[in-house]
Amino acid sequence: MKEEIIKICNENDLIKVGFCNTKNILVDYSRYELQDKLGYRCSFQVGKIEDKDLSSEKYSIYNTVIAVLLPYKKVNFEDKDKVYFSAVASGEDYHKTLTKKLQKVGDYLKKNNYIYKIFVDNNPLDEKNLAYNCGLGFFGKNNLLINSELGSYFNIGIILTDAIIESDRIVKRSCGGCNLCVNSCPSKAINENEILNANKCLSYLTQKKNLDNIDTSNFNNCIYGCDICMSVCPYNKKVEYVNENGINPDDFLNMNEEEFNEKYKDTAVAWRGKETLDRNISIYLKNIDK
Ligand code: B12
Ligand code: SF4
Ligand code: SF4
Repeated sequence: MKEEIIKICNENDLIKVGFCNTKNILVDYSRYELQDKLGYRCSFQVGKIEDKDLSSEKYSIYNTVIAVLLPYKKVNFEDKDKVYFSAVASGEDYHKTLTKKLQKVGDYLKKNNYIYKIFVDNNPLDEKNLAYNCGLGFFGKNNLLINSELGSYFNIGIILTDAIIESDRIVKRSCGGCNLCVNSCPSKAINENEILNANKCLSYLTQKKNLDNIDTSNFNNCIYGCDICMSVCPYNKKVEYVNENGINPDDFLNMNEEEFNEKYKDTAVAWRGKETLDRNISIYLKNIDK
């Protein structure tokens, strides 16, 4: 069954697939607790610590985690007169793409009388940690999962199933700690203890609706998300650039709601709406005018 699932994934461009037992997950709970205690947890972090625990009653019907990685390309933010979306949002919405691809595995499991549930991003599970347990990578100081071949430019998709499948081996190593990510973070969001202050992270702030009392002087020409701590990481040197020339800020501001919805409906930025992106462009224009 394992070989068949890997084959289905590979046929759907999911070149990295891993498996682990739901009852045997290694978790560093102190990281969750510390993030909570320090007030570093942001409003996009849904659910409680218990909701992440696969050994709890809630998840008892599942035996195996299947994790997959969907790679994407880098964006070059070089033209300072243009604005850009983070690389993760520059193509088709990965929530839809990954769900469609994982559905093929789901269909196979169902045909063989197994139950399954698909998770892509919008859920209380710790997907990085599950992919880590499935042997798909190791943690970087930038708080992202790094795969030795893909770097960290990928999205993670998860399937939980009652099928019993042999586990893969965890990759036990550290990133080496060159500190380029820590030193280049514009808002100093990665701390000494390597816990991310999500409330300071530009990825969060550029998506957050209300920015009252927030310092926005470090907003740059990435108007959705932030790729800085990934782009400087040596593990991402070999990741290719996407053919993306950026957006003229005035053209974007002059677009009406209908045009925006038509143009961006299939991308990951659509959920935030034009108003938030317009606001980020205004902040960026103000910052470069200083
Ligand atoms: C909420 C959220 C955010 C929030 C808060 C993130 C945070 N870490 O606090 C914000 C909006 C800031 C954010 C930003 C980004 N995110 Co996000 N996010 C999530 C989400 C929905 C939940 C993450 C979460 O709250 N984890 C709980 C926290 C407390 O745990 P943790 O810090 O991750 O630590 C646990 C483990 O991961 C591990 N661990 C983590 N880091 C490290 C580091 C070391 C050194 C060690 C030892 C262990 C370790 O230990 C902990 C317990 O086991 C996940 C999807 C999901 N459901 O998992 C995506 C997810 C983590 N995000 C993702 C991405 C792509 C991003 C961005 C790159 C997007 C962008 N370009 O703007 C940035 C990167 C910011 C960064 N440097 O981490 C990907 C990660 C892919 C990858 N290669 O790792 C995910 C998995 C979504 C997906 N399905 O693809 N995100
Ligand atoms: S930039 Fe350096 S310290 Fe940061 S994750 Fe990459 S290798 Fe680790
Ligand atoms: S995504 Fe940007 S703001 Fe967030 S930790 Fe990385 S460099 Fe800092």
